[in-house]
Amino acid sequence: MIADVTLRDRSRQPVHGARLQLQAFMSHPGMAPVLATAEERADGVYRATLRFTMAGPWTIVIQGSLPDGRTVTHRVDIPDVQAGG
Ligand SMILES: [Cu+2]
Repeated sequence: MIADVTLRDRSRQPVHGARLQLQAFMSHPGMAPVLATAEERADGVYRATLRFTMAGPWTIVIQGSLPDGRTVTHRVDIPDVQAGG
């Protein structure tokens, strides 16, 4: 799955130069998390490729460090990842 993450500051301006890591996991035991690093592709838009290892519900946690040293964390639940996604 291609994941595009858009970062904007409080005045809605795109945030450049952030470092974003994505960590995807399922809630049941025995599943290794899937990790990806996002690359900035456009104005404040960061793209990562996640290779899910199983169909079903996944949670993605996005952790980022901004150029000014701040950090951001955002969680996204994907209720139904399709097989092979
Ligand atoms: Cu699983």
